[in-house]
Amino acid sequence: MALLPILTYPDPRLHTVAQPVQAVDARIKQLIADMFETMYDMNGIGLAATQINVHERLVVIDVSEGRDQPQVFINPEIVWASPETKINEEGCLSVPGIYDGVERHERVHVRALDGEGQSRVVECEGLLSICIQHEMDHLMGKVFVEYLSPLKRNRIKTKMQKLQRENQREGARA
Ligand code: K1U
Ligand code: ZN
Repeated sequence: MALLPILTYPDPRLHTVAQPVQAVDARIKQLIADMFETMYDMNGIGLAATQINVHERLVVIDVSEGRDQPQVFINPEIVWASPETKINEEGCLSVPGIYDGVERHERVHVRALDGEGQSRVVECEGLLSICIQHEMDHLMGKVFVEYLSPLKRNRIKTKMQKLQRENQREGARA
C-alpha cells in the first residue's frame, strides 16, 4: 500500500475530465487500496482519482463515524436527483483549510460498479449524498470553489499560491 500525493488547487490538472475505467483489474484494485490509505491518512471522507492525478472515473468514500464502511464508486452516474436542494458546508483535501457553502441535491441515486466490478444503484442521502456529488464534480474537472463568487475564488487562489510558495521555500531549506 502507498500514500499518494494530492494535487492542490489551483493546479490545472484538477480540471482534467476523467475517462471511464475500462476493467476492474489488479491495477485498479491496488489504486483503490492506495486511495483509501491516502484518504484515511488525511482524515478525509472521500477522494476522487483526479485528486491523485489519475484521470479515470474512480471515487472512494467513507462517511461512517467508525471509519469502517468504505465505499467504492467506479464509473458513477447519477440516475436520479431529488428536486429539493440544500446548502451545506464543504471542504476539500485539494483546497486545505477552506470551507464554504455549496448547494447540492438533497438525495441522489448513483449507479456505479463496486470494487469487484459489480454494478449496483446506491441511494445516497445526508453526508454521503453531499460527498458523492462533490467527488463526481472532481471527475468532471470541477473543484467546489468554482461554485463560489469570483471574488472569493480569487482570494482562495492567491492564498493557496502563497502557501505553496512558502512550502517550496521550506522544502528547499530542509
Ligand atoms: O474530495 C475531497 O477533497 C474530500 C472531501 C470530501 C467532502 C467533505 C465535505 C463535504 C463534501 C465533500 C473531504 O473529505 S474534506 C475533509 C473532511 O473530512 C470534511 C470536511 C467538512 C465536513 C466533513 C468532512
Ligand atoms: Zn474535493
